[in-house]
Amino acid sequence: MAIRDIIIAPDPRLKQISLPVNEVDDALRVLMDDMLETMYDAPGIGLAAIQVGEPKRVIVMDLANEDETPAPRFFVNPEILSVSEDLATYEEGCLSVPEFYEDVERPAHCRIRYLDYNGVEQEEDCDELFATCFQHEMDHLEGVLFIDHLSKLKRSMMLKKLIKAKKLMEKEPA
Ligand code: GNR
Ligand code: NI
Repeated sequence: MAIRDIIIAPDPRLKQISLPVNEVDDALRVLMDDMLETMYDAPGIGLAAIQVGEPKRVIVMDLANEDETPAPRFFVNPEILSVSEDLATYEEGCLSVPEFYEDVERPAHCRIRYLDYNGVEQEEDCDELFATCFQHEMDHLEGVLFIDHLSKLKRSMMLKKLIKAKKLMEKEPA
């Protein structure tokens, strides 16, 4: 497995619409394993393939607490079949928008369909953090970031700070 670089906003690559995967094969499992390792290293609870520059409809996730055994999950060609009318608010963050956290309101429950690590179709209901994180990752597949759910003022302030931080990094790499 390998840790890959996570793309930081603003970056046109993060705005791409990711393409469906044809087959869950060993090459795709290498990507999924790398994504998981990259996510654990960051650390984060979810990661979409486009965040490591691969415009594929692939998501990895692990919602287990630090004191629990790891529970990695893989979603290929994920779909949201339906969402609830009731909404839930979570303070979201994103590995592509480092150090910013803001409340985002989304449907509290959703029913999802996807192919798992072995290419087997699965369907299930999500709620709580699972529902929020899944919708956050589905947004990435459409080129959308959580900051796109905020006011234009907040978003432009954050992007300005991210650009400034990137310029500093160019001058004196971490
Ligand atoms: O690590 C992450 N935490 C998180 C918290 C609340 C809602 C969504 C997330 S996903 C984020 C990792 C990430 O950027 N995934 O795309
Ligand atoms: Ni994200």
